[in-house]
Amino acid sequence: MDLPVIESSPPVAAGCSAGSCGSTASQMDGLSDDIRARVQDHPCYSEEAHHYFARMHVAVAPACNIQCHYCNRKYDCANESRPGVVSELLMPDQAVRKTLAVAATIPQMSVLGIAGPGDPLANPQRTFETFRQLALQAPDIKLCVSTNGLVLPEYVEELARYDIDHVTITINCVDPEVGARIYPWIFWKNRRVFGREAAAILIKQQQQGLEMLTARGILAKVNSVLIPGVNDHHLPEVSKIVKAKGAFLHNVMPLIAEAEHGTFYGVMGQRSPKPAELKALQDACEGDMNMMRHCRQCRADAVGLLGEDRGAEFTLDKIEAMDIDYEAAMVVRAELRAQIAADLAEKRAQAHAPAAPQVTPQVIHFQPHAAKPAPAAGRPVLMAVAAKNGLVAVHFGHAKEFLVYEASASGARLVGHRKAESYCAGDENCGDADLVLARTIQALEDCEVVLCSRIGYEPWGELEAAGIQPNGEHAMQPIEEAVIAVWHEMLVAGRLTAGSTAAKRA
Ligand code: CLF
Ligand code: SF4
Repeated sequence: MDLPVIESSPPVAAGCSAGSCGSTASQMDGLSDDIRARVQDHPCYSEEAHHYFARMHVAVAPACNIQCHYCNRKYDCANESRPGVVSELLMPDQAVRKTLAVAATIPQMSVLGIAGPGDPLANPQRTFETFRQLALQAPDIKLCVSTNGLVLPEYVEELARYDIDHVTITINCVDPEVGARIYPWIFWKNRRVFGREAAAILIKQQQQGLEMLTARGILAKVNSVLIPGVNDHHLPEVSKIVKAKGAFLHNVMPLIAEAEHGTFYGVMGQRSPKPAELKALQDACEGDMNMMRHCRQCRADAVGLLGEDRGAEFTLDKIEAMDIDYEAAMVVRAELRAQIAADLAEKRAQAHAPAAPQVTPQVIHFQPHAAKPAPAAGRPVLMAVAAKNGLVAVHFGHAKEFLVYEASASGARLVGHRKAESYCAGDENCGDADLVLARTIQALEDCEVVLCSRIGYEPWGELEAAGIQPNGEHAMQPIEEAVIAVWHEMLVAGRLTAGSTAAKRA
């Protein structure tokens, strides 16, 4: 049975199909049955799940008890969101009604998170009232929270009471000297504490909170913001320490710092990391620690699949006009979940079937359903994919996001994503096309190949001139199959020999 296609509107690159990510199988393979069951429908905790399941956030938490140099409260919490004002702050009753409306409309919505725009645990009444009502009214929705950790230890028991099984702590450092360059102050025991002392308290609370979550059996994910020159060399140590204390997943995200956001870092000209720097750091942290590579730095009021935002469909006035039959929706939701679980189990079983015949560089027998290619010499290659629903399905000029895969002799694995602007708007915006195309090419500068369903003559030439090979030969193929096929084509053409750097500029 084919997996259901998740409707996304507006069209976005919505991820890839089951088993299409090389890292997916390995991430899920190493898990106990218990953990697998707990993450299999959480789009952030499982890369596999993010192809099928959606999340939503409700913005019920306006205040914060610390100040991060990358945050301006006018914007969403940078811990868990991309900059952009929250459209509507909600009271708990409104948040519950919105959640029920989304769950009835998008049956794939499996997780409700509270992630801002301030800190959920600095707004405990609003946060826990929302969780309390949802635990009663929508027991099939997983509840999730993201916090800076300052007051986490005092709320671990309450989180457990509402069966909140997934908690994210943003931990940017374990050294107060580093922390003093990230956090100017915290609000602690009715007074403002500054500098190194503030960072030391925050770090202690975060570490204690993590240990308590682990002891309580709650799955903890750690988010870290990569700030070049501040904590870049420090994050591998952070990763080791949080793993030792029981963190299940580490998500290193790039700093977003723009002067127009009015943040300290933005105004002071602190630069954001380049994609290659982010990948190098994620690779450095990856050992036996699970690294999250599919985070989209969501808004604090995001709705839908990761990478898409359907929030505009669920404004308070629109929800008021909706007729919500949640009991009926729960039946549909349960059926869909069972279908997805069965199909994923079948695909995993196929992936573990006996290996396909050996593939040699001389004779390529492409195996459409092989999880991994046979070992062969050849260096890894980064490829950007304009994708939708797991397929190479988007016209280059319409892509708003590219998934980035690393192809090698060991297979294809998702290593990140790049935002883009659709340069081919088909209207008066075409006057900006050259600028938008240049920005897209810059975003993909470390990739050697771009796979898309179609591409025009002009962008083809511009990409080639920039050392990026466009490829429209694999339209509508599953992503990983296409990526592996292109890698083999490059191997056969002698473009992957040791010392070759392909057509890339330095
Ligand atoms: Fe939201 Fe965070 Fe829960 Fe996910 S987001 S509270 S764990 S349901 Fe996910 Fe968004 Fe990345 Fe956060 S993609 S920013 S990691
Ligand atoms: Fe902003 Fe979140 Fe930091 Fe608070 S914890 S200052 S809301 S980024």
